[in-house]
Amino acid sequence: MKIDQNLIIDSNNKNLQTHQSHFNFLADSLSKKGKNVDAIVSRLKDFQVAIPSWALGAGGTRFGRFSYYGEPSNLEQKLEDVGLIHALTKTAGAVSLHIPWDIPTDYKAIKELANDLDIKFDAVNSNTFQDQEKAKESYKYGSLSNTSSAIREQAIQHNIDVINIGNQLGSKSLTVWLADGSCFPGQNNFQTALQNTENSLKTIYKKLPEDWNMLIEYKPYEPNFYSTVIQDWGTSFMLANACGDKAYSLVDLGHHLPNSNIEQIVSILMSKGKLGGFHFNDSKYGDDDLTVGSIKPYALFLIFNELVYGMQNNPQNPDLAWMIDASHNIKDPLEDLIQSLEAIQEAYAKALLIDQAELKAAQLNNDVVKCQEILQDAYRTDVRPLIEKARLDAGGVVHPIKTYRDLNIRNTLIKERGKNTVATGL
Ligand code: LRH
Ligand code: MN
Repeated sequence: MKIDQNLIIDSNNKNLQTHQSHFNFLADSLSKKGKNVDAIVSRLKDFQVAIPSWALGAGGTRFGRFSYYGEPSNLEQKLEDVGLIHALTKTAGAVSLHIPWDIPTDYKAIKELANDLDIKFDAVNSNTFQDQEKAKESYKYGSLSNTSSAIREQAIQHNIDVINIGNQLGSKSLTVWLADGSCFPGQNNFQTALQNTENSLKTIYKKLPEDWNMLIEYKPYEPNFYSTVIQDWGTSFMLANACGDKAYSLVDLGHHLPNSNIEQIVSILMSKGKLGGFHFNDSKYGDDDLTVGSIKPYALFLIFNELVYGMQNNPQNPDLAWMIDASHNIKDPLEDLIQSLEAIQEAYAKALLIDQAELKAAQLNNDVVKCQEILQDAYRTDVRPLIEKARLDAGGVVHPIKTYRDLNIRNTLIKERGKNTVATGL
């Protein structure tokens, strides 16, 4: 399914007048505050977030999974769904594949389809947290950290295979997340597990093409519930340093213990030039993989404040990989992803309103109240007209969710694909 551009234009014509008056009002008040509205709108227009290929169907938990029907049943249909989101939002111009869930059968065709949909291939993800049917070795007790060299070899080879798949698609980075760890005290020798992991990552790192990055994702627990080898940012940072200049830490917002100060972690990693990218989502308790900004929107804003500061002051840090990592247990996956994109753009736009120099001056002056006034003036600004303008300028729609529903896209997908298709992924 592709959305006819005329339907996009029709949908916008209904909302253009309201948008225009909101935009003019906001642009006028922001210009009076010395904000460069055009610059902010073009930053938002250029801002592209990768959609996780494993989150285009209904997610689920061990307690159940409720399909949303019309799910994509192959990689082509997954790219079409990313294409639908991108046609409406113009900020989803990339997809992050997960191997082996999304191994292309026809690389030429897949690249042509992606090109036609104006979608790039962002980081490719390896998977050594599940056993594959014909696999010789099991990852039950770990992969890159496993006490068995044969099992570590198999996991290393898988990551090298993932690099080769990504290389054929034009991807430029490998994301490594390890479930490796233990469920009970005494089960693992922590030092052996860490050293095995470091040696294994170094072996994979040597196979990275010159212009590739390795993104090392950390997580405190699940599926192991006593220890995880790469449990926190410090361990990921240490391993990235041990590997080399092309290795970085990946921050998944859901991979932090309650009340962690993620914005501080982001600032530390950027100051050391070791922040590689994000898996955006939100959570109330654990790795809930909920819609971005649905639980802690202010925390997301504070993270983007550190990102904007870092992008202005840390040339040592590379361009970041912006990716969503969510799972949709009760929402339409496409609507959920559209809402996540909106929340990410909103946090970024609000952070771009912060005068970093003014904030730095108030900080140096220990004017604590003024610091908060500067942050919250930006946070309390309704920036949606700026995001709408960025979408319109890029050929998208003013209100993606409304248009998605007005065009009856889910039912059209169900007609095309039926009710029994199940998307690979989580
Ligand atoms: C682990 C994780 C990781 C992916 C998986 C789908 O919780 O965040 O990024 O490999 O989800
Ligand atoms: Mn993740």
